[in-house]
Amino acid sequence: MNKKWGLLVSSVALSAMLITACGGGKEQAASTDAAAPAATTGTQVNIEASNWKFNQETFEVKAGEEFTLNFKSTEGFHGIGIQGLDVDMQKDGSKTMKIDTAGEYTIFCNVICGPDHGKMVAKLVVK
Ligand SMILES: [Cu+2]
Repeated sequence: MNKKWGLLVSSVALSAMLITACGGGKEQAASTDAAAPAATTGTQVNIEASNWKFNQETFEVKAGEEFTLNFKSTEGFHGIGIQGLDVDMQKDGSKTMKIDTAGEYTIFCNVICGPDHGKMVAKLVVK
């Protein structure tokens, strides 16, 4: 009986510690680096747009595997669409998706953003 109570007490104490630690950590993270993205897992595809290009010419993912597409404009106002896929983001954001068919998909800017808007293309390669 004593052993059981001891275990209960220590597990309650442990939970309290974990909750405290967790809450504290969250606050600290928010105040030290507000720009840090939320905790993420799995494959991340980070597409950044500036005037008038994307951060990479080619982005690669695996067919049938879930990934998170993170889009951000670092300069000017841009968006992304991907030909043949249900992607239409006109501001910063994330989308979790999965593409079953291997191939090459054209990523383009879908916001009329300036003189070189037409040059804003990149490739999503699904292998
Ligand atoms: Cu554009």
